[in-house]
Amino acid sequence: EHNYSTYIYLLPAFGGEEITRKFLQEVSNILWAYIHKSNQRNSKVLDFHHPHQLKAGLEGLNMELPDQPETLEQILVDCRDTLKYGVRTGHPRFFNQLSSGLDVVGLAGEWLTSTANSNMFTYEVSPVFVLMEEVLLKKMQNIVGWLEDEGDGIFCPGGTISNLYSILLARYHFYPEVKTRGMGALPQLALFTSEHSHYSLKKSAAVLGLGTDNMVMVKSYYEVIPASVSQGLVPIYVNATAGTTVYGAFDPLNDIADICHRHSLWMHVDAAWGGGLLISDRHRMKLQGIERAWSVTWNPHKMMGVPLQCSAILVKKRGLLKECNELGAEYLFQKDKHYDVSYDTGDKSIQCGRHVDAFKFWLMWKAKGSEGFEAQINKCLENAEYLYDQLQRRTDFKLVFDSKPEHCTVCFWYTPPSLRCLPAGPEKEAKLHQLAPWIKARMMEKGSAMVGYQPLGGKVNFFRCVLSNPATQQEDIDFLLDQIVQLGQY
Ligand code: ABU
Repeated sequence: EHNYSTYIYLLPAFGGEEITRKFLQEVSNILWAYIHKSNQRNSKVLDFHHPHQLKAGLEGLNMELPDQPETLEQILVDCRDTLKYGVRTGHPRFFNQLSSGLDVVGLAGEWLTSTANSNMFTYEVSPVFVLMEEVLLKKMQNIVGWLEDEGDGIFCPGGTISNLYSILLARYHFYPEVKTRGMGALPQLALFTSEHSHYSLKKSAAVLGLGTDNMVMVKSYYEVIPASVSQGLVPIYVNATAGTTVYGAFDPLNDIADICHRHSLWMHVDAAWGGGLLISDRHRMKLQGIERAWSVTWNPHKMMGVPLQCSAILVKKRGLLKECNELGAEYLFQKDKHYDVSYDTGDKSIQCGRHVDAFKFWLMWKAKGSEGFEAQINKCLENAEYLYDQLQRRTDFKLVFDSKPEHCTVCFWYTPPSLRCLPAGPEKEAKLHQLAPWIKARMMEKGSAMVGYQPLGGKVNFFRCVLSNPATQQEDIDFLLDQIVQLGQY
């Protein structure tokens, strides 16, 4: 029906309106078909192929880049195939990652953002988006519980970078000379984080030249901080986690805030995963004390279902981000512009060009209101409790922790009949360790569901089921358990 030629007939080509409209309509049809399928339980979560199979183009998706233009029809086929062999993270049976779901308003926001193709560094190119970012950051700071005259922040590429910002700011706060004189001008610093915190804390210590050895992983902060002083180190920073990556556990923020206060340390809360719970009256007490933090990482692309990526670093001390990162490139941040240049927020960032991550989030907030987000988050936690209840009832599954989940991750082992009769010991442990990857591989080949697994702290491989996907219903949780049982027989 459509006889498309190549891209050269698309706008801005003269007379390209109609072909452009048709092309985009076709793209939107492809997206709609994908969204529709993603929401159907009888469709696969993924159509798995090994890298060599996809690379070889066996399934028709030719990844090589041509010298000659492809036809627009082929471009549409490429779009279809790309989605066909990808993973449907919005499928109700996708339990694999903390970020999941397919929010239609968020998607519209992301599409609009790309259409605007704007850059967040200056007000002159992103007037509306810059103001929306400000509104969102203020709202998040209010929810954290900071005072009216406190609070700053920026959206940045993911929780790792947000955490990196927190260390960068802590170091600058105590030693502003680091910006010009570098690490050589500083004493040997010590930073602290709990054992189950995200690996980005250690990575940031490496990236910032502090050294991974100086990011001390603690079980208890009480003894380790004074011990580090006696070793000649200068403690400056403590990270507390609100929602650990695997267990979804919450550090006692008030206790940690007391310690930080006593030792005059920067307190950061990595609430990348747990931040969303602040919106829920039912669950926000898990983050009690977060208002005492000097900085907070919060990823709306996790618990709030905003399309990737959407991550904020919130900073209590206003102006610090700018002071720490400002270099004042004159080609971009001219001081003599005809508007209030405090809205040229780009120099707060360690990036130059910055993607508009705020708009889709703002649009979702408009569409749902705080109440809609709260309901969505509460439902995800109810799903986690449902899974916990099911696992408790069954003898073929064993919870990693017997207590009710604090967040939307539930960790467990499956023990098939062949292992149940084995006595506890290394042989059984070794077999159990192999089981989760084996089941997952079969599940991926089948495409029926996706769930993660890992070993942790001496525990052999166990499943981590994430329930942040708003599409998931209790029947999907039942299905997952049945699948594990079915695929785990050998
Ligand atoms: N940034 C942590 C994400 C981890 C996960 O989705 O499993």
